[in-house]
Amino acid sequence: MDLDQISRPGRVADTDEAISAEELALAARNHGIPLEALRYDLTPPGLHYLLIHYDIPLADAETWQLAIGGRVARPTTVTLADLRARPATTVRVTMECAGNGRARLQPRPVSQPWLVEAVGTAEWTGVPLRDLLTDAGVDPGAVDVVFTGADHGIERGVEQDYQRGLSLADAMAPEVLVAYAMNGQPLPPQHGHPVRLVAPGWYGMAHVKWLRDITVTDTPFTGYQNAVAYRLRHQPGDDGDPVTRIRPRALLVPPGFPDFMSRTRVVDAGVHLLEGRAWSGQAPVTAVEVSADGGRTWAAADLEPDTGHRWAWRRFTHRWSAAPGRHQLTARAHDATGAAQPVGQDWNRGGFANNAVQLVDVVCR
Ligand SMILES: Nc1nc2c(c(=O)[nH]1)N[C@H]1C(S)=C(S)[C@@H](COP(=O)(O)O)O[C@H]1N2
Ligand SMILES: [Mo]
Repeated sequence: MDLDQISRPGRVADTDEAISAEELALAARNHGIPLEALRYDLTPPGLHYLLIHYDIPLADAETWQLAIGGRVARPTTVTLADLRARPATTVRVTMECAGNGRARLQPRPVSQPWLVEAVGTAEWTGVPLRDLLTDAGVDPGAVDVVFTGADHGIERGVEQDYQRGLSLADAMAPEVLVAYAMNGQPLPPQHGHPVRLVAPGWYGMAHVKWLRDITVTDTPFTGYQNAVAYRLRHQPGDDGDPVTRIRPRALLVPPGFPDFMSRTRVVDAGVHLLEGRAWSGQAPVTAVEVSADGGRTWAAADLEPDTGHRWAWRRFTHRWSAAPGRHQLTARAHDATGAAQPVGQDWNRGGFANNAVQLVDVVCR
């Protein structure tokens, strides 16, 4: 049987084509953060967004083995007990799916239909990857490190284990972890139990869950998730640049209370303290601005002092004087590379790394 018959090619929706039952099925499996949970520094358990390409594997922490091999002097296999016996590091990380914002693009890339909510912040504890690689003895000619999860599926006709590569230089960054705890607890099944990679600053696809194998290679990795899936393409045949680090983004906690279906917010006239979170994986956030007219005029928000958590979001606040009528709130983040969020869309076929500003419709009474 030809698997192409059940596996969809990558495509872009027709003009005015509604979200399909297939996209809804993905959205129901892979939930986002409820935007009101942006109030917490650390996203409470269960409210962190989720993205799982295939199925959550059934994993036993007692018997789990992580193989480390390829272009190393001393290939090895480590258990969870081996990892726990080593010096641990904890890093606070804001993780965001590269497809965040996709569902608002025109035309819409058909995939997991995120609006803006594919983000969360957790404290990950584990062993720095570079300690494990250094102990294994990386060969001088090594170029990439390939991470393989225990999950398996088909994507656009290609059967595969979920697998991503990082360059050796990126893999050796001190903040990259082989993590076994999330917010001080064993990883939950949906977040990679018992072991995952955490690559702070990178879009979510790099943080391989249910990690079972680390292989050092002396040729560039050309697996599906690096060479085919996560590329910024404008035409179907483009080679496309790889999706890498998180572009700046700010999200507001929607003020007031919501209408059930439209999610339009209702607030009373007067001064409201708006709050939100801003992050960038490229460079530290330098400023956040807020607009109450859909991005036509902007005012500087108050960015809370840097708490030293380089890889985590920062809180911002802004006093907004609401007058009766309809408003459209938004915020935009700037980072130290000079990048800022676009008000309009920056379209690509996969809808990746799309950081167009959030729009929050508000009725003030
Ligand atoms: N093994 C494996 N790792 C994976 C994935 C996956 O499907 N399988 N999804 C990736 C993607 S696309 C994202 S955005 C993040 C999501 O991590 P979270 O579900 O813990 O938030 O996991 C990444 N790691
Ligand atoms: Mo993702």
